[in-house]
Amino acid sequence: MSEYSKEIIQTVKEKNQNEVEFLQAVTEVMESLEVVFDKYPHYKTHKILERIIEPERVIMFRVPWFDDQGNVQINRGFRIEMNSAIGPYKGGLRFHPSVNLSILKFLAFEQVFKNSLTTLPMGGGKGGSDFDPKGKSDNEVMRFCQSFMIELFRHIGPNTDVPAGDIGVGGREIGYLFGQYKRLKNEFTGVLTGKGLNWGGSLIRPEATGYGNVYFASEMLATKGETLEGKTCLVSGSGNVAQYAVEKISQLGGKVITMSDSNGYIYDEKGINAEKLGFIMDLKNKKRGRIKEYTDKYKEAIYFPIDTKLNYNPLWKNHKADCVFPSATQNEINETDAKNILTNKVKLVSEGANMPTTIDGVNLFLDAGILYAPGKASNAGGVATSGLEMSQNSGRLSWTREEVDNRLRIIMKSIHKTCVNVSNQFGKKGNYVIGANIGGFLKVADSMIDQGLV
Ligand code: NDP
Ligand code: 2IT
Repeated sequence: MSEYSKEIIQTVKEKNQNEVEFLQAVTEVMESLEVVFDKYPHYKTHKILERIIEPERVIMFRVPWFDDQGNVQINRGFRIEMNSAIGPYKGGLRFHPSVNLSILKFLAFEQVFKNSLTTLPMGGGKGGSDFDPKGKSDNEVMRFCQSFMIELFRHIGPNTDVPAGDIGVGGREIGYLFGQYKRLKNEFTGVLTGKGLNWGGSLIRPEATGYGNVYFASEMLATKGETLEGKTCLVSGSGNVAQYAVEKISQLGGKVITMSDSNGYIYDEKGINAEKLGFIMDLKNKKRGRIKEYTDKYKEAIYFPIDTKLNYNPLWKNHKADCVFPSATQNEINETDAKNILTNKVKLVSEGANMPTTIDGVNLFLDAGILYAPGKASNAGGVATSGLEMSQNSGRLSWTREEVDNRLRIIMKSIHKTCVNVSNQFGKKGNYVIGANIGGFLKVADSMIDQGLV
């Protein structure tokens, strides 16, 4: 690593102590950008990197609410407004007990590059809370969302900052957040994306991240003259991103044999077909149940509970597959998992989640020369379709399913092309990490220079 990179990483460490995930995300990007700084030293003079790692604004606030027993509960709310060089801040909200500044800063940092890759005019942001929606009643979730928005509303707006969903934030939460925003501002605007279809949402937004990831994977396979037809696939997670990845893989002739949640995973040798996926969607989105219940209904499947004593996830070890779609959370594939995946002769890893692979794991995939797509490229279909929702809201239009899906496909193709072209240009053929990081960086960096010292 160059002296310059080492200095930057040291500064990030010193100024952001204990922010391990943020440091991980910056380190990975730094490694990719070294070739850019060698070739174009003016980015160094302008201190673009030093600026890009410093959020434009961090908002942190108290969220008090009453639970159903009338007890006072307090959570912490956040919004990281990371970079607005190419458009209003844009990115999801995560509600999960693990949420902290480090996790949201890594997500906001990744979002800047991802949004740039989509070709749409969106800056990067992320927010959320350590609130845990699991086990809460709808009324508790609503009271929490209303209290969260009472502070957040003054910081966001359709031309300023447009939040959306992420882990723990789906249609229900976006509804409560939108309702409260509208009441506070007396304004019906596209301030959030992922809205319900009846009140300004876009068709295909729920499907977009999972579908987009599979479109991206198909583009990667096409470079080898292959398709998903007949391929066996492992998917982790069973939330929004995982569900629609499974749907699209099946539509394209692939067979998905695993899905998971934070308690364990199911293995279904016969494959999770449309009917079985319908059961999972109902279980997860309506009943808010656990993936284990799949085996009560489908006796041919096996459930494996998480074993915290293991330093690897058996989902990635126990089953032969051609393609892997991690779609749960960060660092769900560690070095050992990556070794296991490679031992199983997997041809393709396409990330639905954000930063699901540790740096050691990523390096193993790159060294092995398999088709490996980092989340900031392959999962960009979600935010891209959020961008399409914003366009429809501003124009007071509703595009058809086909129109939005078509645009999503075109965007995923274009991101793939950018990754391929940029990696070739910098002499790293086939390295989608380099392609995505540099491809995302250049547009933001040049815009920052154009706009003066901001
Ligand atoms: P959901 O909340 O719908 O689903 C999350 C899934 O991941 C659940 O199955 C959940 O299990 C599991 N999970 C969450 N945290 C953990 C954990 N710490 N350990 C093990 N499993 C976990 O979220 P999404 O599907 O929206 O998000 C999944 C990933 O995709 C995230 O990394 C997110 O940042 C990323 N992403 C999402 C986009 C979107 O549009 N929604 C866009 C781009 C990326 P359980 O129910 O037990 O918690
Ligand atoms: O990580 C992500 O890209 C998202 N959670 C979606 C963000 C968005 O604004 O749609």
